[in-house]
Amino acid sequence: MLDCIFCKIINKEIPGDILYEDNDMMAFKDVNPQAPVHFLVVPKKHIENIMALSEGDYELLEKIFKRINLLAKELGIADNGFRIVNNCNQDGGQTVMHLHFHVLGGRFMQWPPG
Ligand code: D5M
Repeated sequence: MLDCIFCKIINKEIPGDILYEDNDMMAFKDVNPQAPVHFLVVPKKHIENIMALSEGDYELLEKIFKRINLLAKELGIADNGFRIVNNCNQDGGQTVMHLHFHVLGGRFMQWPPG
């Protein structure tokens, strides 16, 4: 998608601090980290958000969550715990309209979120 910042990172048109990449997804550090460990996992396919998923897209979510499990171990946040966040649309606080899962760890997470 032409004007999507995450598509530009995926297509290597702009740099990203990439932690993992395969044919289906990319994980890169959030440019505005909210925790000592804060990265985003995104499908390479441009999907706006969770509400825009088609039937055939759901297997992507399985792959993404398996990868989050592995990355959490690799980055040393698995034992103490971490938070996965998906912001959907306006009231969810979504600012980048390309489906992404925040993974935040390395500190205690407050609840409720703001
Ligand atoms: O979160 C969108 C997130 O995307 C927000 O935490 C900043 C991050 N972001 C924006 N641009 C970049 C680039 N270029 N690299 C890395 N991270 C980026 P949302 O859930 O939509 O509010």
